[in-house]
Amino acid sequence: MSKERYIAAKQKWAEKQVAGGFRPREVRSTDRLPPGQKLTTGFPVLDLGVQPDIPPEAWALTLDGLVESPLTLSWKDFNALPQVEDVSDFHCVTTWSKYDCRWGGVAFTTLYELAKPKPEAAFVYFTSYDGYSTNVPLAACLDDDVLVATQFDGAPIPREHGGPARVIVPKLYAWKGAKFVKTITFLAEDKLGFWEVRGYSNGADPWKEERYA
Ligand SMILES: Nc1nc2c(c(=O)[nH]1)N[C@H]1C(S)=C(S)[C@@H](COP(=O)(O)O)O[C@H]1N2
Ligand SMILES: [Mo]
Repeated sequence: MSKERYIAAKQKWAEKQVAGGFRPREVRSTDRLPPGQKLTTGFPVLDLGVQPDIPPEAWALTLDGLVESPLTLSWKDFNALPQVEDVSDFHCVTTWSKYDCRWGGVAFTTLYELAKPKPEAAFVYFTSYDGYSTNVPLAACLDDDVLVATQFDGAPIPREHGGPARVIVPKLYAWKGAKFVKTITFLAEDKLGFWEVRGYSNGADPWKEERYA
């Protein structure tokens, strides 16, 4: 099941990266704004009141849990991985949405390949440098728009938006994307993250308005 999703996503990533870079998104239906959301052209900042200052040489990303090959990637290692770009819409549960966010970084599928999750891995738990955490089903992480981004609009992600690196899961409300990401843990059982234990819905599908549990 995961394997098929993974292969399909890899193929779609490859198609999107043709000609070695950014391709404008396809025009989508007028039905682009999920229910209860308002379009913003700005980019609000949401955090826990802390924006950790992580110099790239001090940054590392650890992949652990139920994997064949646990590993820690330095900033240099991470940037040496194949890089992708993708454009997606961003939906915050506090009712703002931002269209056409152009993210660059490493596809989740690439990290999956490196860590080699065991068959029993079905959930992913993200931990961040500011103490934040969030959880996403592995199948959802294998979509072809999920990445660990280091770039926004062709420039390094500013600290307030989660630099050096943040997770982007466009099909879910934005709290499911960990800014300042530090560790990606593969689990057999779901484990609720920071907001999920504080009443946010675990599903977090903006089209179903899964805001609060
Ligand atoms: N590490 C960390 N990641 C986080 C958060 C946070 O407080 N800390 N807030 C989440 C929430 S609620 C949202 S809406 C988005 C906001 O991203 P932005 O500040 O770039 O708009 O990041 C998510 N990821
Ligand atoms: Mo949010």
